[in-house]
Amino acid sequence: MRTTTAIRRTLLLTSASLALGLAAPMVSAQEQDHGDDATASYQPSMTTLGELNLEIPGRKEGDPVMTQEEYDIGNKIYFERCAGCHGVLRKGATGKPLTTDLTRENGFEYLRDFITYGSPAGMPNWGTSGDLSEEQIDLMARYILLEPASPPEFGMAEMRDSWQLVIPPEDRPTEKMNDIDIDNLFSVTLRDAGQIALIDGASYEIKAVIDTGYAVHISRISASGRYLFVIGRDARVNMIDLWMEEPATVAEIKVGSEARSVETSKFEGFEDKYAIAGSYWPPQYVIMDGNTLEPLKIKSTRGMIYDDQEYHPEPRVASILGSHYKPEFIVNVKETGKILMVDYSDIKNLKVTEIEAERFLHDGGLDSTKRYFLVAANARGKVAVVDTKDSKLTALIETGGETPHPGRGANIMHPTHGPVWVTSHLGDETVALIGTDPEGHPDQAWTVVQTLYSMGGGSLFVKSHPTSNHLYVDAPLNPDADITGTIAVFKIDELTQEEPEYTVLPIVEWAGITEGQPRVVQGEFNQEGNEIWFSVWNAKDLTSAIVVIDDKTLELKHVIKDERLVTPTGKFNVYNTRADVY
Ligand code: DHE
Repeated sequence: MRTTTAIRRTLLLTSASLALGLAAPMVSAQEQDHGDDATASYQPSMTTLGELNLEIPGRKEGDPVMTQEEYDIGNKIYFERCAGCHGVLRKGATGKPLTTDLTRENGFEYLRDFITYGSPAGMPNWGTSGDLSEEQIDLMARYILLEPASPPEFGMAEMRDSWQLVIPPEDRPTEKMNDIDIDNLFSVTLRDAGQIALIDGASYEIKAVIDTGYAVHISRISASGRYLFVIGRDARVNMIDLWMEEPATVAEIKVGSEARSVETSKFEGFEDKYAIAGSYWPPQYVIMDGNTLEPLKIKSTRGMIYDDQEYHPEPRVASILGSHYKPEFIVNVKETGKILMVDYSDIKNLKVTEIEAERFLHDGGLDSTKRYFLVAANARGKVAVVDTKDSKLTALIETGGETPHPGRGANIMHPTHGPVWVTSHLGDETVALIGTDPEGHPDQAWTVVQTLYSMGGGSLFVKSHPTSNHLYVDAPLNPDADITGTIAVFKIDELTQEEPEYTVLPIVEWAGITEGQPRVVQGEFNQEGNEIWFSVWNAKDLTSAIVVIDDKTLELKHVIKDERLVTPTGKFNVYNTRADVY
């Protein structure tokens, strides 16, 4: 462990994210300079769409020659590397459109050279970097001269077809059949294995490893703590019953082709009643029965962008959160910049309050009172605040850093500014502390009250706990292995200093892993709040680990290593996740 005075540095991130298999997007010459920073490199990779067999759309006169086989390869490359920025239908998302009226104006040779050499304005040099071969570039230049393929819709018929009620509610246990301390259980994403591991928070024993969707993404818990919901990038949702002797999937469904978010109803009287999942493709969300995953109501998110009121054909659903103040789901729609408060008290007569926020909403969490929801409009450098009591926008705050990425954020009691919510940034080393107490600290509410300087850019998650004096900041996407292998920790009672120092915890070193370039990602506290767990995320065929830190002393407490722990990333403590403690 060493203590460091913060150094202000901004680091480029492309190489780091490519190493992680995160897609670098194609960017047009007119695009703002974002090709080599975190905003560009941390874009969705629509990998599962790339696996679909889509036919070449009706040919137009002058279309380049392309076989179906070549078109399939083009789709795969496009969906994995380009669609995150330019949209599935190529109508633009954070990147510019690549529709045929534009690409045809430029022509084959221009496109081929552009893909090969990139541009100072931000287009990656796919050819000269060796990422794509000459043949692949030739193919991609022809591919984008053709009309885009439209992946299929996924409506009620497809959902019901995919729905499996493995164990109906009447055949499930009526009481807990195991001796697991469920509230202190961790659901751990085993990303590249398409599984989750359930790990006991006290003994560190792996209680079960359960198959889930492809490149599994997040876990959320029902309000009672009994059911665990897990979503894969292939939009497969698994519902796991933690009361069974050996916890297992009791229901599963596919809600689309590409998805990232799942959540459950938390409001009093609706505990365990509903689940909701949002998808990137098709752009929609579905409300399901919380006991069976039966799909009940599908709502499209296609519609007008909040500010210019132009139609967007594929606004993706990013984070979803269950309100504690009302029977509402808070659904964040990326491209239209709208926060939807979906009232689930009467889903036959569904009421949706549409809040104008900001484009490119991504991830967020609640303040310490659970009344306010703060979500990053990451590509706009802002955080939107919603009052979940009134279902209204409270504020839009510039964080001052590049590309805020809070995860669910961290709530701490600042020694001078009172309750604050924290986000770090992908694009630089800054950590923004936002006042969240309009009653007790009205002057500080909804403003950045302090900026901390952490180890470097490439941070994804911050974490603290109501009983902790520490704020933990990771940096898994930083290109420097010395930084990605460590965690910065600020002491909350020292935040009165002008430039607070942080302590560096050498997590990878403590894990005793010397092979590969593992990244330390996403801290998660145990229920008591006296330990924080970090994933040491290595390549699929190399050893990974989970490192447990004593929160009081910041010393190593335990290392969990097991051959079943393949690419561990997110960890979700049952109690903290269901009660929104972070
Ligand atoms: Fe995530 C949350 C989307 C890449 C780990 N991620 C989220 C959420 C969204 C999202 C919308 C919020 C869900 C919610 O709260 O309902 N993530 C995306 C992407 O689009 C992106 C950038 C690229 C992609 O193609 O998927 C992406 N995410 C990653 C990773 O590479 C990470 C680091 C490793 C992994 O497991 O894939 C990763 N994302 C996470 C984690 C959370 C998450 C651990 C939940 C954090 C929490 O504390 O709740």
